[in-house]
Order: sequence, then structure tokens, then C-alpha cells
Amino acid sequence: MAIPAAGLTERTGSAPGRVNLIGEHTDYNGGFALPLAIPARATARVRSRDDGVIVAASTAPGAEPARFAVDSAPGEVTGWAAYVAGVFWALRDAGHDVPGADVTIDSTVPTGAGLSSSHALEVAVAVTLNDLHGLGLDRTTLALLVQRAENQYVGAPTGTMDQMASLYGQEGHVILFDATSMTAQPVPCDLPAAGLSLVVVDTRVHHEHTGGGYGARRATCEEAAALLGVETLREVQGDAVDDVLGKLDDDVMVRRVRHVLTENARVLDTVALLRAGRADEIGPLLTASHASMRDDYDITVAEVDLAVEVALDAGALGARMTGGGFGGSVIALAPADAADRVGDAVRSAFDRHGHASPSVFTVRPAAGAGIEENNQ
Ligand code: GAF
Repeated sequence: MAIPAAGLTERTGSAPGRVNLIGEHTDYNGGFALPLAIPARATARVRSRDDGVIVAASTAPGAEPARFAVDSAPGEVTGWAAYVAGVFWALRDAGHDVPGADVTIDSTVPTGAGLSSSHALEVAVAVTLNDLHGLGLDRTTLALLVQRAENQYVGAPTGTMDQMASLYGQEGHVILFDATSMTAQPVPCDLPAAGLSLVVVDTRVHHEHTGGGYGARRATCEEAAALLGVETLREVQGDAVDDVLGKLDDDVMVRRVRHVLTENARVLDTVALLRAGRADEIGPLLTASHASMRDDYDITVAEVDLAVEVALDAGALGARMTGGGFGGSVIALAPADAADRVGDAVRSAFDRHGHASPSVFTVRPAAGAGIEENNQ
């Protein structure tokens, strides 16, 4: 990243939200995921201060401005500003003596929709501070620092997929993320050329990963890995799934591990099809991923299951919940001329079932985080 010009004390950077095409709850198991950066982004304007204070403001409705010390400890700042405070904390804890700042956030990533709005905010702040202070940190290091902010400061035990997608996203590509080697490989995914649309249905059932469900899934997987005598479930990925499951007694644990192992395989199958120019054939893998999240990982909710079912009935080639679950968004891969029909069908089904009206839009793979060109 660029070293700042001497005396320049203000920067603006931005970072996208993400949709995960496939590969859910695999990242903290050392596995594979296939996210894409989306056009919706968080923008962070950072102006240095010399009084050791951070003043954070956001244009989001209801987000109160916050004022706190640059060296605030985890727990001292709560609410939306904890995401800002957490990034400063993680950088300083890693030995980067970043000063206080006025930080203004403006984001178009819907919150609580499973599209990684909090990671977009954190990554936007991290890339901006990195550039403003000439820290020279590479993107993977920034992803790991943002994970520390999220885990230790905010208190959500999340993995690294969202940050990697936001940092490494590329237009026209999905990103094959390998959480063991921490590599992010772009895989071409030109949906319009394939005559396809990726429809997102934000069910408006909001989720929080600081709640117990996400952490409980993670703990069960870690327990299973310990019982199997491995560091992460990735180490048994090459073994026959039934052989691995046969070594576990607990039915819930068996189902959780089956999801992770079969999901990793589905990611790699999806990548093979995309690389072979067969994007129109990945639908069944997406739908199988959803069934696995619903039946084995138990992380879907009624609205999400309904959206998937109705999207498929309306002509989607495949559909699944995207993100950590317990609400959030569904993605449906549809022939471009069926995208409107899919959206309309889901809206009317939600209406019939008395659910709040969903927000429906299409996304395409967009660029990753960066510094705005109009910085002086
Ligand atoms: C959330 C987490 F932040 C990610 O790390 C990942 O685990 C995802 O849920 C599930 O795949 O978005």
C-alpha cells in the first residue's frame, strides 16, 4: 500500500461487504470458502488527532457518535463504535502506535443481513489507518488483525472468511479462500456472460454472532477435532466421510462434522465447475449446501428456508442461505431472465406467511478494499 505523503493527516478508504457463494462455517475449521465482494461498501474517513482521543461518527440511522481513548481496552466501548475501537486496539496491541482520530463511517452494506457489514466497517478502518500511517501491512495481516478486533474486542468468535473476501475481492471473480494456508485465489465468475443473475434476499431476520449459536457450533467442531486427534477438521478432509463420522458417538457432533466435511467438498466441486466455464451447473451444489446447513448444522430459520424453497420453485438453479446463519440473507442463482420472477415469488410468499417484506436485489463480484483516489 502507498506510503503517505509527509504531513498528510487524513485519508478515506473503503471496503465491501460480501456474499459467500458456498462454504459456510468452514473457515474456523481450516477449510475452504468461496465468497465474493459485493458492490455495497463501507467508507471510513480518518483524520488524525494529537490528543489520544477517538471521535467516531456514523451516517447510519440511530448510530450515536462516540468519544473514547485511543487506548481503550476491550469492553470499554460498546455498540457500533466497538468495531472502530477494536481495529485501533488490535493495531496498537500488535505494536503499531497509531494516534487518535476523527473517524466517520458511511456504509451502504445492510446491517444484520449476513452480508458482513461489521467486517466491511472494520476493514475500511484498517486499510485507511494502514495507508495513513504507512504501516506497510499486507492484506492477510490486516485480515488477521481485524479478526482479533472482532474476537477479542467485539466478542464475536468469527473466522477470517469475511475479512479475506473484503480485502481480496476482485471484479468478475469469486475468491477461493483456504483458511489453513490463508490464501485467497481469484476464480473467474462472469455471471452476465453465463446469462446468470445472483439474487440476494435479505429476509430481515437479523442475527448477531456474539449470541450463543455461532460460538456453540464452533466449540462442537473444536471438540470433534480434539477427539479425532487433529488440530482442525481440515486434517481429516481427505478421509472417507463415513470413516471419520464412525469415530464419533454424539449424534449432534456427527451432524456438525458431516456438514463441515461435505461443505468443503462442495466448495471444491463448485470451483472445478466455474473453472470449466460451467457456472450454470453449480445450482445443485448451492442447494445441497442449504440442506446441509438446515438439517446438519441447524443454523437456518423458517424465513430463510421459505425463501430458498420459493426461489427454487420460481426457477432458480440453486439457492442457499449465505453467511453465519440464524437469519440474514439467501442467495439464488437464476437465469438472468428469471431473476425478477424469483424476487416477486419470494415477496408474495413472505406476504402470504405474514413475514416482514424482504429486501431483494442482485449482486455481482466487485472490487476489494482500497484507498479512495480523491485523497489529496
Ligand atoms: C460469519 C463469520 F464471520 C465468518 O467467519 C464465517 O464463519 C461465516 O459466518 C460462516 O461461514 O460470517
